[in-house]
Amino acid sequence: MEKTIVTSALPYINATPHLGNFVGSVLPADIYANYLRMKGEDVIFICGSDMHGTPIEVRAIKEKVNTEELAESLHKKAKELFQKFNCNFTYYGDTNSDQNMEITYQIFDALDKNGYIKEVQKELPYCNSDGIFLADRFIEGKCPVCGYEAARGDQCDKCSSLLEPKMLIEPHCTICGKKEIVFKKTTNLALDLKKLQPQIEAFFEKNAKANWSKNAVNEAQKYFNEGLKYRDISRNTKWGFSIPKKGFEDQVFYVWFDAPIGYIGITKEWDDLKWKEYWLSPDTRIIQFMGKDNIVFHTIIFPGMLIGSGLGYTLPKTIKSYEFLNWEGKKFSKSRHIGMDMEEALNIVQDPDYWRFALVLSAPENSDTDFTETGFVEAVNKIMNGKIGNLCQRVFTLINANKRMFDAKATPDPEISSRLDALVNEYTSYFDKLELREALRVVIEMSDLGNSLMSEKEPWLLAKAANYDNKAAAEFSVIMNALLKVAYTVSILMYPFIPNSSLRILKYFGINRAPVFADISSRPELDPTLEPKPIFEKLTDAQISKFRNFS
Ligand code: B3M
Ligand code: ZN
Repeated sequence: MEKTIVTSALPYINATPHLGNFVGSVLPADIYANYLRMKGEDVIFICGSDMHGTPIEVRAIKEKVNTEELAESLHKKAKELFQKFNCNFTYYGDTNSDQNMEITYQIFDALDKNGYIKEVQKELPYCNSDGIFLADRFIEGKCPVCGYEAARGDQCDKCSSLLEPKMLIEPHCTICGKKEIVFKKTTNLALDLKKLQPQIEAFFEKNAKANWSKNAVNEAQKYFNEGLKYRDISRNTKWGFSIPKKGFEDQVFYVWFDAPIGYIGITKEWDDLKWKEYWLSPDTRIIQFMGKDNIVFHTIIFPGMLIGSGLGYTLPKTIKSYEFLNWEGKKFSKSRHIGMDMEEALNIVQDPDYWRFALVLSAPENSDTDFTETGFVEAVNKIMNGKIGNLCQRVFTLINANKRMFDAKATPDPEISSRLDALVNEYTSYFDKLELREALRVVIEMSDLGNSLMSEKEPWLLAKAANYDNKAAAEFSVIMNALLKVAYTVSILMYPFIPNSSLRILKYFGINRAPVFADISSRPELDPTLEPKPIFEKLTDAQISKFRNFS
């Protein structure tokens, strides 16, 4: 059987991921992996904490704590948080493991042997006040491309331009805030992407058009047109894997070198034997989920590293890259208190399904989108509770209250069955195109079908009439069987999105395990011993006002 690796961009652990991070990486990857499991595919879902990089080092310096211990504790916290959000990883590891170091060194050595690692002379910013080199995020200033005030030494968060520290206008040190910056000469290592361009472009031609999001295709194309350049892979800082090359031992790998290798390292950490079956097989399909600011690293640099190593690692096939989610029209920002992180979200509404559901409906699939109070309330109260929950509860209650006249063997109207089948097909075709938000819309449409059938046929009147009218009794059973099938199908298809709620509803059907696609074709049987209870709850005014406080 073809194997699939689903990956989500590895979250930095220096700050708690906010809902915007979650919606564009871990959440859709989790949903898609659940979907493939439901189809019975051989899939592993790999994610983990991105442990290295300068922000965590800066934080440790500022807090005067040991960087590794800080990273380790934040990693534990992040892992717990994703668990609380019901993310069903095959393995959630981290990039600072022995396994990842081993593979990072292996790939580096191979790249070096193959002539893709170059020494480059650099002048790097050095903070005279702190006495250290300032790589990447140690230094901030104005972006020379778009003018954004807080651009970092390696990238502008506003316009996504890749930057070098020297390009920043009026830079300052992010540790001490001072502008006592001088540029000192050092020799660093760089990856020769220029030499790799023809091979990376061939990889692009083979995969991009059919399997990548539009923004990924466009961005990669832009880089090819400009011509690929050297990319630094070493840093004059302390936190990270030290460089295994003579003369460079006091430098560490740039975080974006060992982070994508982390996908492999984490798989090895998961299973020291099986990882090879996935990463070294031409039959493996690798599907990567990420936000748009991660595109260049996944479409050009990481494939370039793997190709250049010549070690036979499977290359990513599908790139699903999201635009940004904004919070009430503004960019998420911790320092300016805009938007909510994942922990804050659970402190307001405990059940992660409420967030998962609302977030998917606002997912920035093709353009930036907005997460708003109105949108959240509508998603939870009107749609999840009002449409899906309501349908299931009404169906269960009606059947339960009329057990004696309900014939579970009556055949539903074939027209309704075929509409249901058509919606199931629509759902799978959206999923196969990785349009997850649209797939969820189909589930909602399915519940609409049930609800309108309910108000059109008024089965409660038939139930009343059934006491003296056999025809009404027969009709009641026909309709209720159709409605039961709709509710049953809805509860199966919502599993990838809101697994807890799906499992809770499936219990009414005597199913006490994760559903599989084959379940759809079997006849639902309602467990007569279970008392129907409301499936969801509406958001309370208190919850809504807490939400509002974040805007
Ligand atoms: N940690 C950036 C981010 O969290 C980075 C992703 C690494 S994926 C290999 O958006
Ligand atoms: Zn400083």
